[in-house]
Amino acid sequence: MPHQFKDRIADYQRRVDERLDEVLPPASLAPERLHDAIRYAVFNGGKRVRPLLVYAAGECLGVAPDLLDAPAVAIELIHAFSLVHDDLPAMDDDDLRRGKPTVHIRYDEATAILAADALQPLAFSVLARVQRTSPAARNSLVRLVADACGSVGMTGGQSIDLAAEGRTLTVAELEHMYALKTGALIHAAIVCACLLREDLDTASASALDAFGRNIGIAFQIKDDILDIEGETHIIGKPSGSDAKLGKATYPALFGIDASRARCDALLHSAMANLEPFGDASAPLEWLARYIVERGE
Ligand code: GRG
Repeated sequence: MPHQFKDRIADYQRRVDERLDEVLPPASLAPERLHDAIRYAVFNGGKRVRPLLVYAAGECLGVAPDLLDAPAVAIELIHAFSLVHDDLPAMDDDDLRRGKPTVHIRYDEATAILAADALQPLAFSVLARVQRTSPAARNSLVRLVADACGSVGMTGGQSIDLAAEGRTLTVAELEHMYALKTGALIHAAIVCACLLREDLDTASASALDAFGRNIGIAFQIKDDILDIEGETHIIGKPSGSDAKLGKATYPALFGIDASRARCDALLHSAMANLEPFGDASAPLEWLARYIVERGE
């Protein structure tokens, strides 16, 4: 096994892609167009950051990758589902995602809605099949992911985001929206390993909980910065789309310098959260830096 986490990334990405391929119905199965759209939504070039966080948290806590496959897959399925919905005409109305036509453009709006509808329950079906763990841990995993994607998580955050278009928010209001819309699923990716290490002490669980919250908000602020500064061929969508929609974002409300400073401060806090783990947290440290420094 390569010594440095960055040299294990391609293996983990391949690993999660193989597991995703196993759980997704083949495109040859009826209804073929729906299954084709579902596969397109999942296999159109995502970075797999959330599964990488699941495996990195597992490395930190000594949880074996085969126990983490199901949560890694489930969280990526939820993520894919959220992107399909996010791009719909009723939401952000985007034509391009990961440099390719969005699902409703490539297929049609009804197929995109149905593809997303099918991805969400599949995620919970995968979690329900987690093997070699206690029923209590399995229930906790299901609840963690359900809460992260419901009205007190991603869906709630998206609702606040849509309502905030053209409005001014305070820093606290904006960060609350980010914690729900983007942070909840990133946080859940990290906490999965904690739930599977059933003898984990409270201090370690709290430290990873705080790490997940810090890095989740940083992820969205960096996404905002990239929306302004990133080039289309790198970010996979037209730059400046947030401004066009009048989105309430960190750079729009507080400026690019304040956004960078906040991202750095969150990274700093996230690194401090990892201190008790010593060398074991090197993979999470690497990913935290990647989240804040990507595209630079
Ligand atoms: C999914 C429960 C549920 C409801 C839908 C549409 C919606 C509610 C929520 C949208 C949440 C959303 C799209 C947040 C943005 C998160 C974000 C920054 C996504 C980009 O993530 P990357 O960079 O993407 O990891 P890749 O393409 O690499 O996978």
